[in-house]
Amino acid sequence: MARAKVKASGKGRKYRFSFGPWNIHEGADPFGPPVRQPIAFAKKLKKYRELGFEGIQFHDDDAVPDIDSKSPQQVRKEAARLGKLLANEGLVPEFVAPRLWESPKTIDGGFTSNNPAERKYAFQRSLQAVDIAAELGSKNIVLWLAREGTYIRESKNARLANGYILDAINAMLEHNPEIRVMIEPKPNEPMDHAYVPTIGHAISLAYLSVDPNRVGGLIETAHAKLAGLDPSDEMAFALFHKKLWSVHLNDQNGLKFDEDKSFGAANLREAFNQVRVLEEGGFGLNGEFVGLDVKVMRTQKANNATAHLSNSKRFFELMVHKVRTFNRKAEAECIKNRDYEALERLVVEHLLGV
Ligand code: GLO
Ligand code: MG
Repeated sequence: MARAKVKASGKGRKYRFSFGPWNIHEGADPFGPPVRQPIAFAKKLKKYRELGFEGIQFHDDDAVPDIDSKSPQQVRKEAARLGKLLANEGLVPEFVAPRLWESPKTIDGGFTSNNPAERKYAFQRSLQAVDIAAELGSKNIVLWLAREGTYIRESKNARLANGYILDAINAMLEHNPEIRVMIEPKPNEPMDHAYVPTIGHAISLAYLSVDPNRVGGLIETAHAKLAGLDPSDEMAFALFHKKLWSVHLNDQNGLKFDEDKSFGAANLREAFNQVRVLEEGGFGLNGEFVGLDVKVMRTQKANNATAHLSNSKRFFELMVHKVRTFNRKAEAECIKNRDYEALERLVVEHLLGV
């Protein structure tokens, strides 16, 4: 099949791409076991360059496995060793996310658990994630607030819960004057209702923090769609506030479980609009990564279980090309005449390549 030649960089802009090691996955889902052999972390690291990626997104325990069994000194030492390895390989640690949803101590949530001892654990583990980020050489913490929410409304005090989350963010900011916290909002899954479900909620917390300039957001396409929102509008809102510091591009086919499909695979026009907003809003010009959070299909054979990553990157680049070659003059004319039917045709024909 002929492939259009598309460069990652266009006029003046070179995008850098990242993903997390969990995006190379063995295929287990809630209904069935793994279908592919696990790939060792060191082998995954090699894949980054091969696939054209420079940035690595980390959970704290991706960087330091079995984190809870190690002393703070040991954790720092291992993180520093990994930081050196990454630098030698020309890889950049984009962020560290404390994985607060797998421990037996976070069954009822981390920061918002009803048990003060468990809240303390979440707090300390997040501060440790800040230390890990510093040792790795990253200034970014991502907070996906997985279990900060409820299965039944009456089980927690939502007003207090928001305060607990803010306290944790403030503690991280105070722990290290360089660190930035990016909130990754998601409205549900695993919880029925999660706290901080949209970027608007995240940014309002940012402004209340002890250093609003160091609290921003990471927007995931699928999460915005699960909230019934348009991902490009969510991104535009964060860009307007100068708080879009990363993205998790992927796709989602309607309101169901979080699918993490390849970027652009379900809805081309939404993908076009996300790239349009990112380009127009200068995303990437301050070193932000185009991050992916994508899952390969469970049906995929082991010999090509990274195709979702290269596909998503390619679809993004093709969309950049589409955005850059869109007929701006014709667009302006349609808008001037308030002829949005003509604009619709212009967009759809452009996407269809006619
Ligand atoms: C799940 C989230 C998850 C986070 C990752 C980084 O729905 O998207 O994949 O992005 O754990 O914190
Ligand atoms: Mg994500």
